[in-house]
Amino acid sequence: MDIVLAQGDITLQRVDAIVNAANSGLWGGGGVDGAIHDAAGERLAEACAEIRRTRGGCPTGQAVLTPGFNLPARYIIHTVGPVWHGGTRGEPELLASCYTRSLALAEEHGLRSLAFPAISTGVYGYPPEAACAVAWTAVLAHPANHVREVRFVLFSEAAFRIYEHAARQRGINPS
Ligand code: AR6
Repeated sequence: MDIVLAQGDITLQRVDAIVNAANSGLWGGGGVDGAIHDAAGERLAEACAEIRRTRGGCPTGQAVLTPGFNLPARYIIHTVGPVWHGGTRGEPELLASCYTRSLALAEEHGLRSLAFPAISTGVYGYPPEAACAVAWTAVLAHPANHVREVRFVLFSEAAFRIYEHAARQRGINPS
């Protein structure tokens, strides 16, 4: 499995699925969630409403799939990161679960490429370095089957540098 680092807007990524840092009501808030809802179009809000109706939304650490609608990506995997409370309320395990559950969902649907944002590091306040370590560990532990490429898409140059540094620390030369 290749791990690729990219800087920019995840909504522009041509991959089988992009991952959304959503809220448990799938309400389409700000940050990357807002950008994804804007780019995917109104049918995404309808799909999210359907998931609320049938499944009550998406608990923290879990993931659900919708079509990508107007996005270049075929699907969106919505996962709900933990709100940072200092790290003592299971935040690392819940964040790891976001990556693991998203990858599992991608495998279930036979997807080959997946792009992740830095889940929980915006509004939810997770420290970026700690979140990056969780993301790398979870992705590297994934026993890939269909998934051939995981892209970390970082919005800022600072975030990109954190992921690059983490790669080097792990002896990885990401493409
Ligand atoms: N592409 C890639 N990354 C982005 C983009 C983009 N277009 N826009 C922002 N980011 P956040 P959270 C980065 O706040 O912390 C929403 O309201 C951003 O710089 O989007 O998990 C939801 O509805 C940051 O590094 O997500 C939830 O209520 C990262 O994405 C809540 O925010 C995550 O920041 C979720 O908070």
